[in-house]
Order: sequence, then structure tokens, then C-alpha cells
Amino acid sequence: MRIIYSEDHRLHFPQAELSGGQFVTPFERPSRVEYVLNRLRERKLTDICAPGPVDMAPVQALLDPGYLSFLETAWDDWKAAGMAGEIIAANVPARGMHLDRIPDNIDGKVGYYCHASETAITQGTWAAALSSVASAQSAQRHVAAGADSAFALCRPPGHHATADQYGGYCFINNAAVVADMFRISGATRVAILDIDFHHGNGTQALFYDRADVMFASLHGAPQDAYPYYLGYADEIGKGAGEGTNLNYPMSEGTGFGAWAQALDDAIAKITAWGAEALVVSLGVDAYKDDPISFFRLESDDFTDAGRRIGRMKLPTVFCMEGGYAIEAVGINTVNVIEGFKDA
Ligand code: OKP
Ligand code: ZN
Repeated sequence: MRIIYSEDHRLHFPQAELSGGQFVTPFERPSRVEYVLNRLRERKLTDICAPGPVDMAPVQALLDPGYLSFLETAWDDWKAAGMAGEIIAANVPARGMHLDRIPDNIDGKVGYYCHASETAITQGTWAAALSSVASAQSAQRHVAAGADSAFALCRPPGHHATADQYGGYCFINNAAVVADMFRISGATRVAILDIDFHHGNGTQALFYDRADVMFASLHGAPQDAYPYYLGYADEIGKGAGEGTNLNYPMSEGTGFGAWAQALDDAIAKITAWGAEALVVSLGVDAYKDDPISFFRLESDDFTDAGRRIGRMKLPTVFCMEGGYAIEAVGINTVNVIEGFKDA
């Protein structure tokens, strides 16, 4: 399987994540990619390439132009305003406030375009986010050109990013851009299967009213898990998109038995719906030792999951999302890939 990644992911490494009222070293850190790369090489998966240049047209077609230009200049604007530290949102428009009037002040803009303040923006964040979506796009082009699958080792991740908000370590929704590119390149129906522990709220929001992209997500129940305000089972899509959004919220302690049942159900529905291409939001934070998650999957379970996904026999692009038990991230991620290949 072709693997695509850019070294420019390293340009995004904020010093701090706001966690439990303290600043800690971000869980989403550059070494995650190194663990995956090392494991890929150990398992002789060595078809590893750098992406081509980012293609902004599909990104601009899907996302809000004001949001993209905010991200592009946020760091310079922040510094020009005399801010000493990294960009952390300190204000958010909330109930009773205007949700549609965008302030000029950078501090106000940051809050407007952010939905979770644990995520900092630093000097290299925009460049890294572009390199991440470039990897996803290269993977998509490889599969659209006839390969059966490709793995975009995206960093930063994307599935929490909406058309106009960042948060949850995500800035540009890589998987969503890939799905939309499959549509643009001729697929009638595209499915996104999100197996990251966290609900893909950004992906859901981007396709909620669209009938051409099905979104299915397995995740920690929103009553107890980030992103908290979305991911309930009764969110089924709206308008033309009604019936093409599938949420499988699961409670603390969920192990592979229940998780795999949800996976099989999602797979059956995607198959019955007639998807022509598949995008997998590949997070491995459902792992038992993940420091910020509460499922109990073992490393071998990821191989099994990959095999189930592989049996769909769809053209497939994997986009890396989360996974923070860093020493196991490589094994668990590559287990999915090997299970898929083995199906
Ligand atoms: C991103 B992805 C830890 C709280 C973290 C945000 C989690 C983002 C997960 N103190 N909250 O879906 O893996
Ligand atoms: Zn996650």
C-alpha cells in the first residue's frame, strides 16, 4: 500500500495544550508520526512518498473562505497585535451572542473560528495543516488513478475541523476533502468511516445535509467524551442527507465485542447504500491504554478491524487521525493496514 506523508507536519508543535486547567505538552505531538513510520518500516511497508503540492481548489470548494484566510494569517496577526504566547482561544461566541458577526480583532477572531481551546496555533500550524491535507490529496489521486488503497499519514489530524472552526487538534478536515475529491472525480456515492475514539463532529457537520456522502462514526458517547455536543445516535442527517449520517456512541469500558458489532453494522449499511469509494478516518485511540480515551481495544483487535474494512473491497483512502498511547500508535495503526491488506 502506498503511504504518503510530509515532514512538514513537524512545523506544528505548540508548546502547550490546555488540559485540566494546566498547560501540558500536547498529546498530539510530532513523535506520533515517527512511531508509525518506524513500525511501517519494521513491517516492510516501504512504499512511502512525500505528497505533491497542495491543491487548494477542493479545499476552497468545501471550506469557508474567511476561515481559510484566518488560518493563513492568524500567527502574523497575533504577533502584530503584540501577543506574547501561542494562539489560545480565550473567548467564544456563545448562547445569546451574535454567531454571524466576525470581529476584526485577532483575539476575537480566534474565538470565532475555534470550538475547543485546548488546541493552540503556532507559527508553523498553517504550513503543517496544508502539508497534511496535501498528503490526503495525494492518497486520493493515487486511488482515483486505480490503486486499491493508500494511507495518508496526516498530521495534524482533521476530523474535528468544520467548514469554519478548528479544535480537537484539527484545522483542515483531511478526510472530508478526500471524500469530496472522490465526488468531484466521478464517484456518485462516497462513505467516510470514522473509527477514531472521538466523534468526527467536523466531518458530520460538513456532510450533514448531503445525500452523496455517508458518514459513520464509532466513538465515546458525547455525554462523557469530547467533542461533547455532537455524536448522539439520533443525529441521522437532515434534508437530502437524512439517513446518511450514522453515529455509534459507546460507553466507558467498551471492548472489541461491542465495538466490532457497531463496526459491522456501519459496514453493512455503507455496503447496502452502495458506496463506490471509502475514506477511513483512522484513529487508534480506541486502544485500551490511550491516555485521553476510554475504550478497551487490544492491539490485535486493530488487525481484525482492518480485515473487516478490507472485506468491503472498496477503493479506500486511510487518513490518520488520533492515537496518543504513543509507543503503541505505530503497532496499532499498522495493524489496521495489515489487516486490510490481508482481507
Ligand atoms: C482528537 B482526535 C485532553 C482533552 C483532549 C480533545 C481531544 C481531541 C482528540 N486533556 N480533548 O479525535 O484524536
Ligand atoms: Zn481521537
